[in-house]
Amino acid sequence: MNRHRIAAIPGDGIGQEVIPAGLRVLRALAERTGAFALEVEEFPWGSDYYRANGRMMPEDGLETLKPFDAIFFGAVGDPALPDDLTLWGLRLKICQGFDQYANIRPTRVLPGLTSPLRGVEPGDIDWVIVRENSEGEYAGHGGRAHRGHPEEVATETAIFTRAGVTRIMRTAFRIAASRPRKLLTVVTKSNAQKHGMVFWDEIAAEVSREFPTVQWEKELVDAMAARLVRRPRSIDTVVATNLHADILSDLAGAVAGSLGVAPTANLDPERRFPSMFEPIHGSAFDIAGKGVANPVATFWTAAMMLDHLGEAASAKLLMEAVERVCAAGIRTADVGGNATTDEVTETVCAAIRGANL
Ligand code: GGG
Repeated sequence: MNRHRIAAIPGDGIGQEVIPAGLRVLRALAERTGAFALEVEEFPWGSDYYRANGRMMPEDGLETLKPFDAIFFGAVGDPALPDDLTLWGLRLKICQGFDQYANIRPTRVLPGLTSPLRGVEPGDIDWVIVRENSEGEYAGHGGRAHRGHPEEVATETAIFTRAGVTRIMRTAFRIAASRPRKLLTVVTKSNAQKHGMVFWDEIAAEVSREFPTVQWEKELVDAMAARLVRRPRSIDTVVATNLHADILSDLAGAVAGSLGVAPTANLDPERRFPSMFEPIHGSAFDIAGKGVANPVATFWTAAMMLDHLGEAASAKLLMEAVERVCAAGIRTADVGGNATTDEVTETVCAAIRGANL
């Protein structure tokens, strides 16, 4: 039996509800299949930790996380604290500290869910958005001067390195090549951003020569936003910068029915460091503590984590259980149901226990 060490960081808001739910289904799965065992250690890092300790995670937090096989993360963000402080103090510290440069964001309309797009049924959409996750607009490069004076100035410089763009492009082409349609859309804003984004297009053309089976095309990010809504079936794999892909993948989650069903993996494809798995949604303080958060994004995230850990059969079983439960109408309010987080979780656990192996 394979043993996997998991660092669980529920973080803020509904992260504290969906991560325990995710761990429950993972434990039910481990028990049912007997294929793997999880050794989970939980870390209480986040905004409450900040209030008590003056930082979002301990100074040696990355050293603490390094020996783990994966990180299972909830959400970060607290209405009482500046968003840049909480994001940079925890999520970005881990993503950038562990060079998790590939952020993989799949989108499907799950059975039983309804897309807000007219005529789009489950099965019509199957996208993977690849988000560059280490630089670009999130490089943290910039500053403020003349604070408090009329001439006050702020700069925020996007950084695109040849190494950074080439490696994310290779990841995206590799994913596109592994999928039936072998279609990749490279998203930029290279008409207006004539340095960094033209550089992206040039590197895409270079890397494409390594993947002759992949059909690729360029699209501007504004046109891509419209295309996600107007021609969703024309899309398969998408690669975009840190900021562009962040925005497009929120739109993708909405198109799939709710951000509450959108998963993501922050991967270090070279496996030098643990990769981190989290639902796309944030801390959602408006519903935190009410027991109504949708745990499906976290379950799908858990399936991505199992895949990464080499447990593909268990990942498939988990997704089948999740899809059966969604199809049966056991859904939270964000996707048109009235079930609680606990009810959805328990029903998925029951589906796992009853699954034919
Ligand atoms: N689980 C995802 C999460 O907590 N996201 C918080 C957030 O504000 N993310 C913005 C970003 O990473 O770009």
